[in-house]
Amino acid sequence: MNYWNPEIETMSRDALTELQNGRLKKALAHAYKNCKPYRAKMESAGMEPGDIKGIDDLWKLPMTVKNDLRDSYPYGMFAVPMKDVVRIHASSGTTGKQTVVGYTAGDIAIWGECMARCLTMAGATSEDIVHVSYGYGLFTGGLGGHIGGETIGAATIPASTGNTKRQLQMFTDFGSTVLLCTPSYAMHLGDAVMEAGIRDQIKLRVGVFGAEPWTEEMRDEIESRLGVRAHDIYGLSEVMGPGVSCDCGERKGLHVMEDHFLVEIVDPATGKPVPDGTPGELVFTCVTKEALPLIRYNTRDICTIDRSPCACGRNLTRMGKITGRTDDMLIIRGVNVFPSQVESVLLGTAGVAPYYRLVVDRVNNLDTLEIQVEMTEGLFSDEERRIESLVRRIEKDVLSTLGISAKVTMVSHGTIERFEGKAKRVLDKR
Ligand code: DLL
Repeated sequence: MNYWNPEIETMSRDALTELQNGRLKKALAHAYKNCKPYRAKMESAGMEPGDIKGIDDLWKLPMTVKNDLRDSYPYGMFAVPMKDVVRIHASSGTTGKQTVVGYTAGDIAIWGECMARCLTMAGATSEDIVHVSYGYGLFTGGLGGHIGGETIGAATIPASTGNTKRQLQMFTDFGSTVLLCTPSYAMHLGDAVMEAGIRDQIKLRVGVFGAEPWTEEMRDEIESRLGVRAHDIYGLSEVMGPGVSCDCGERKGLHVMEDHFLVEIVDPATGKPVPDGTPGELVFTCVTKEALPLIRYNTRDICTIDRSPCACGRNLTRMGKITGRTDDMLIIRGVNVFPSQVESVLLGTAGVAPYYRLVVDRVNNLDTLEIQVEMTEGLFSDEERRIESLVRRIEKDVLSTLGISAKVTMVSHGTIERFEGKAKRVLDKR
């Protein structure tokens, strides 16, 4: 059986609970002592760390949300001095400001351990050539995948995203055997491989794909195009990055690294835990994190959990595929996008009215984003040069705010639908 850490991965539920209880108490004491926003939250709930005796009391703690991180931008929730922080990553916030996360050397080591478990679960070994085509940068995919490849001792290629032709050349020349990227990029690479007629020249055998929702149908498509066995990997920057969970050979849910991340599912309306198997919002508590403690973080991702043992021998709880979100976050080419970010760009631009529509589509297996923007009343479509420069400016601002390119289309004043209730600003055709 392919375990990276058999002791933890097959630990009995009782032993795991004991480990979690001890770690939770320590994590709460650390957050309370060293992180003001947590102390304030607990005090206003009339609680202190001693009130929590173990994981059965978890539900009593106040939840944390993305806006808590935004409100303490950039480092207000860090619980260690900056001299102990060795890495910073960031992901999209709900407005212009990013969500900033930090890691100590210990946090990075745990990330390596979790990623090593995931890659091993998917069937990778030190014999493999691990090709990482997640973006390297503030996004956690690239460096997260990378540390996993290196930890298992595989030859790890920091290919990053883009330049598909060069990716194919690396497949054939470097002999990549394990591919890490978003499922949509895997589809695109698969198409490119078929088109180039090089399927028999590539040695890919395992794929570890995540960072965005994907279906079982897409899994089949990717497998047939690239000749890999495709695994689903989940994670988020706030909790760590990729490696929070991954599916094993059984592929009946993603095993959560529960010795580090406690998992709950709550009812979106009440915030109360729901019985196992019932869909709800996924909530994590990190019990070993040093730089950025995270207590009951509501991811807004919707899924179910299954605590029954798996045929692979692991006792780690499994989460189902993510079926949606309870907020309006979109994932476009693996990048998190909030409509409010686009709105803040538009509101800062003279000549456009505050009416817009985002049209998200998938063309040749790659996500596209079109932003339809209404011109102000005074601006007429015959002022071609002015409109052209407005479009360029918005495209540039959107690229720098969102980190992805979008096509901006100016439409006449009054043509975008007005709403009396909740505005529907997104048309997702994928
Ligand atoms: O997407 C980390 C990651 C990188 C995971 C590479 C897997 C592979 P963020 O940019 O912070 O982090 O986005 C986190 O992406 O809350 C989900 O909504 C979504 N997401 C991540 N993995 C999956 C997945 C990375 N396997 C947000 N299936 C999360 C569905 C996923 N959605």
